[in-house]
Amino acid sequence: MKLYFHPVSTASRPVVLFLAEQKIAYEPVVVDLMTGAHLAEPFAKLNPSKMVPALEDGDFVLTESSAILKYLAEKAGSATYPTDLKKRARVNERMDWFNTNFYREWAYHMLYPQLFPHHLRTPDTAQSSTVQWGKEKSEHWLKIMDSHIIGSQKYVAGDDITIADYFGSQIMAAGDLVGCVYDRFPNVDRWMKTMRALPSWKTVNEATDGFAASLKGKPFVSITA
Ligand SMILES: N[C@@H](CCC(=O)N[C@@H](CS)C(=O)NCC(=O)O)C(=O)O
Repeated sequence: MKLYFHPVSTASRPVVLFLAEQKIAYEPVVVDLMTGAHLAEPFAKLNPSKMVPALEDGDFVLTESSAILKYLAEKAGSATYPTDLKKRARVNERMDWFNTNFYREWAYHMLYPQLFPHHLRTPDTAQSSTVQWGKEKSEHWLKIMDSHIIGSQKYVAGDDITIADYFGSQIMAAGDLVGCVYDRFPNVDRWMKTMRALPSWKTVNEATDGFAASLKGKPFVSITA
């Protein structure tokens, strides 16, 4: 089984973290987004959307981080994707919440336009209004995450860790790049500390942490205390 990924990719890290935590053997294949390897053959043929991650399991190719996590957890019979109908529905709901509500405004509006030249909006007024929109909407979602998605639970779908936690926490970790802190969202803060304490977290996030260190001190718009 091969996983095509990039170590700083937000969509790749949930899968890499899951595989590491569950001790599932696979062949890692780095697709260098920095040199455009994802835009060229052979990867572009494997995933015509030209994005990582992609999983190759024999002759079966699967893209989309959320679908990959579900496939891997189901294949491994992992308790992190419960078989109980309602528990599984809750995990799916949380993953969809992160993927379609939170990620869009968090990453594509607030974070990426500040971090990656190909996401920069022109003119300057479009850039600043996009980032400001992203910050305001992200704060709105963080409030809901704090009070409803996590609340008094240990994890996002209850008191047991699920693939929704691997997924959501790594999307959240992209905020480290612009120095986000979660003091105003104590349940989010507590959950992120729990996830950051996972045995494989540090290794999986090493490249992202290095990238964050190289950006430290830059005047980013972020989530502040
Ligand atoms: N919906 C996809 C998104 C994948 C995605 O956005 N991948 C990014 C890296 S985090 C990528 O490959 N970007 C390439 C580019 O922007 O050219 C998933 O969840 O797998």
